[in-house]
Amino acid sequence: MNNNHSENMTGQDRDGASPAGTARPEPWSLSSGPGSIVAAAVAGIVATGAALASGELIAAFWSPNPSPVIAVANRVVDEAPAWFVEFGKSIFGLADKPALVAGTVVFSGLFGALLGVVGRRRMALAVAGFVAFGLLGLVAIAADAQGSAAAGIVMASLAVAVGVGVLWTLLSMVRAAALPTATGETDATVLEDPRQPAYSRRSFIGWAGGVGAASALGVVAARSIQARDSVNEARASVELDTAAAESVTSAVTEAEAGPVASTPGITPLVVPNDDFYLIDTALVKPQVDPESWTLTIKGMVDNELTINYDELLDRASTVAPVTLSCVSNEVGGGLVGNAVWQGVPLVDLLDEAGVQEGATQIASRSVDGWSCGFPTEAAYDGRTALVAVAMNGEPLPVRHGFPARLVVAGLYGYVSATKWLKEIELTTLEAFDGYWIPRGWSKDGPIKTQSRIDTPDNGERVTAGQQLAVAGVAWAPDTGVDRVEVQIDDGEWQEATLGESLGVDAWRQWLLAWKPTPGRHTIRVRATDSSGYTQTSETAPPAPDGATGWHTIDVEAA
Ligand SMILES: Nc1nc2c(c(=O)[nH]1)N[C@H]1C(S)=C(S)[C@@H](COP(=O)(O)O)O[C@H]1N2
Ligand SMILES: [Mo]
Repeated sequence: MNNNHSENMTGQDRDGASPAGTARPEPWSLSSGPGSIVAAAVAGIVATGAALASGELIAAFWSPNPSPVIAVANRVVDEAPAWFVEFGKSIFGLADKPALVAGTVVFSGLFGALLGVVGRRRMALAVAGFVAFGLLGLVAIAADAQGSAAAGIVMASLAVAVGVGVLWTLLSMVRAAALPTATGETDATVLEDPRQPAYSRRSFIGWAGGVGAASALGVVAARSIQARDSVNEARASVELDTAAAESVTSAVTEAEAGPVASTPGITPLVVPNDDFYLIDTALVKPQVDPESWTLTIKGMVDNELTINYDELLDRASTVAPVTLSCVSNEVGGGLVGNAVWQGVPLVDLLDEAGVQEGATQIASRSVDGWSCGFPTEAAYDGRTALVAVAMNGEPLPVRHGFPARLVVAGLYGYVSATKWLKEIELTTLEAFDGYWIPRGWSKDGPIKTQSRIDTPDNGERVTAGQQLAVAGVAWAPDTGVDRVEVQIDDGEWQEATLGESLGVDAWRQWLLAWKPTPGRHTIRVRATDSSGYTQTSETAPPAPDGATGWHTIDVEAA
């Protein structure tokens, strides 16, 4: 009989057994001891990976449903106590979300390994474990703002089926190899027994590796589908009212030609969309189809109002440069940016709905379930407050909130700047708290007047005796920056030259020429806004309502 041929037909091979059928001990045998436990754990991990990968693949084709992993990670973020979220941020910083996803995957893998080991002897228990795991995913998807129960059921069922199927297949290889024989022969002998479906270590590794590789490929494919921004096509065909933007665009062009704006190393007056800071809780950016999107204005209004995207675009829009800042921005940090926003004034929509007496808060929610709120007064005190559809002359980029978001000058993003806007609810300040409020951030979020040194860099070595440009940006949205001063070492505060103004909502670039003497120097900056307030030297961390203090850097001149 042609042994090799029959091996191929049956999926069996004889790795570990000598051609003559005499036993050769395997260092890591599947048959018993640590080898079989490791193999079972690997089987469990591979089975879990395949289950999760199948969920990723379905989710990629079933927009906007989150995958089981993303849905569970979302639930963790939403339900976790504030200290846990803070702990995550303190360790991983802005990478806290990828870390959370990674944590969910690692935890799943450990659980899967356990199920594999348990399943060696008690497959029913392992199946129960997979079902429990599937239920967790189902509940998380169904509870997700962008998930449906139907998708949860389909994804969870398929994932459980795939997981159990893979585990059963791999474990049967482990178990077959581990079958004890009456005479206590080694697995090599068992492998020789034609009555037993026997598998060797090599075939187990082949199958486990194959399924693992297929899962990895599946995840990569699913991720690249999701990263494609499926609404980009719809976004590209949007036609904006460009006439409204013309005067602002020419003002920007003129300002950018000024002497301060052209300082090397200074942040651009208007930050390009691709460079604009990005902050949100979305693990996968919502892909909102503008065809089916609507915005509802509800709550304490006379006439609830629902408009679609075309109706929003048809309304008279305003174009305004506004500096947006994240409350998490450290002094000198980069979570702030200035862009030219175009959108419908919020008050126009509010007036159409008819805001009722006593509605002290404007709450808003996104399609992915995020929320925030600010005092109704802020919308009516004359500041720029837009339901924005465009950013720097383009329809909002997907990651910045396409098809519509709120932009309210002078309020931190966490209380006002809802991306992927879905509804605005008029309520009272007492009746509702936005997403970040129970997580330890202040109910009120006015942007604090701040300034930043962009150039030179902290720690930079500069040339002594040569003119150096000290430059940066300063902002006090809705108030305006009046003065920026720079202090070198313990010298007098020197007034910097301000760049062109794009209005009170936009940041100002500033520049001070300085000839450093040899040695180490400290440079500080402070801004004074149009209300006469000068930035305090007192330092405060971002939480709960924004960092304070003077941005300070050191340079070495030689
Ligand atoms: N849907 C949604 N909108 C959101 C957030 C969010 O997590 N989800 N974060 C807010 C915060 S904290 C900030 S600072 C701004 C950031 O906007 P950007 O990413 O366009 O810079 O978006 C706001 N809008
Ligand atoms: Mo923020």
